[in-house]
Amino acid sequence: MRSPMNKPVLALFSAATALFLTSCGPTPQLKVKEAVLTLSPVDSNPSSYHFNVYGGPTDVYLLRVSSPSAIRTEMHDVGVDPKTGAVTMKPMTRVFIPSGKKVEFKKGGKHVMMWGVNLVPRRLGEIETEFLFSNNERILVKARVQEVDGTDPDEKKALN
Ligand SMILES: [Cu+2]
Repeated sequence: MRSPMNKPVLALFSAATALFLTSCGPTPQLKVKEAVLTLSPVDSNPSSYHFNVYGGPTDVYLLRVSSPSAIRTEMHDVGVDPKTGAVTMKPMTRVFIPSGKKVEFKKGGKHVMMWGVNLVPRRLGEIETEFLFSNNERILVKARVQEVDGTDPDEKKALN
């Protein structure tokens, strides 16, 4: 049997939703795009992972980027030592992703380093990665894998 309470609650909810949509335009979706993993020319050195994170309806933090095909990952930021002028990298435990804004992880800036990228993504030319956010959202991203010169991984070329 239907409770007579259901209808007003539902109506209130949809009115609130409609108000939200009309006042803010399309709701921004938290997403990750333009993801590319660049392999290090030296296999024992870490590969660098670049992408753009697009903020969703609320502010969140990116807490971790991981991959079943990598042994270890770290989020890094790049800075310049004011005394020596040397470029340094420092690990970040979280990165703020403002609602509706784009945060770039790009060459010369924020990036993710990946150690021990195994043969699977090297042969496929793509890697599965997972992004974990502070709102508990997990986003799975399949990224292109390339050599430093932008071509397919050597292991994939060898298969063709
Ligand atoms: Cu780094």
